[in-house]
Amino acid sequence: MALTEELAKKMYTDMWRIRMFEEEANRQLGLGNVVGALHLYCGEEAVAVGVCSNLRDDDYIVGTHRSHGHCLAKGADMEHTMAELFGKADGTCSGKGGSMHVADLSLNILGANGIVAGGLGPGTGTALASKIRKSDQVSVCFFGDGAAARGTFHEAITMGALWNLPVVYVCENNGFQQWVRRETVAVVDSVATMAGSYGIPGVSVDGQNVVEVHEAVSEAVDRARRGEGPSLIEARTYRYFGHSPGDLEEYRTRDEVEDWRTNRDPINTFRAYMEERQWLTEREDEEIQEATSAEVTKAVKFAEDSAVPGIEEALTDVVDTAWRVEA
Ligand SMILES: Cc1ncc(C[n+]2csc(CCOP(=O)(O)OP(=O)(O)O)c2C)c(N)n1
Repeated sequence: MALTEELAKKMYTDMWRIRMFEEEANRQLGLGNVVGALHLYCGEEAVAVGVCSNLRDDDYIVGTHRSHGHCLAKGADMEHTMAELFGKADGTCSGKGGSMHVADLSLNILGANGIVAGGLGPGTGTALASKIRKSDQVSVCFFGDGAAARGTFHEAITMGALWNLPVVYVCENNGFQQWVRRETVAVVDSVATMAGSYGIPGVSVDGQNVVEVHEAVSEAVDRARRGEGPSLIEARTYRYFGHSPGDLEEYRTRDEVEDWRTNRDPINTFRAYMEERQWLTEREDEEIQEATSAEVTKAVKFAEDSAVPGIEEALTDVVDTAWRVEA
């Protein structure tokens, strides 16, 4: 999809929406309002936005355990997403999914996944469904570089490639797998090179540069929609927060994090790109940030005001459980 001024403004806004949502979610976790674990996406915004800016509403995405950004970039509503993190009845999954299973089926956001590489199978499955239905929908599977070490990755990509499915595999290589650096547990530096084993195109892009991500994914999505099969895109990125709450971050220095924040921040990089083209004035930038900040405040208020799900809801929408209880 061509990068117009209008689309760029939306993408810039979406990057801020993710950044501010995540920072606020972290604050709310500290206040005890977020239930369960929280894996934050700050620093990686250009990947979700660069990918989803190429997708139609009816295209599918599957996420990872770090997926709020994917959902917001695909169009999920901030209020209901925040309510989901709070475990409230108005959450996108009625409060039953939480951060690690946030989803919105009305937007074909099939969900985050607490199991590393767990989304690759269902994501490839939706691509198979689209092919059978001849619907020309595309599926995107987001996964981390840690997921590329799991068998599910091999199985899913083999199936996608063998059956020529309309799927784009997007590896968010942030250089870490929980509390270890990639180079200490992986033999191959670039996940993109693994594409050759499956006979599909593989490309590695700067995941801090939303334009690079957008362009690479645009080509992969077009290819998939034309019926020419899957692609693997590796976006080299970095996460600013620890893996999850309680991470002592002994595997990296503060200087390293500061260096990425200062010199390779995806929002700053994109702002410079837009200013160069005169696509963004200082005033517009301020307005975008003010409006986004207000949207986040509203989302928190919505989540706070939403009810805790009633006990009678415990077994609704839970496949099998009711059957087990009756049996
Ligand atoms: C099957 C499985 N093994 C281990 C874990 C524990 N775990 C959660 S996240 C994670 C690291 C994942 O790294 P990566 O896929 O690179 O994603 P990132 O956290 O860097 O975004 C691990 C090992 C898990 N959730 N599922």
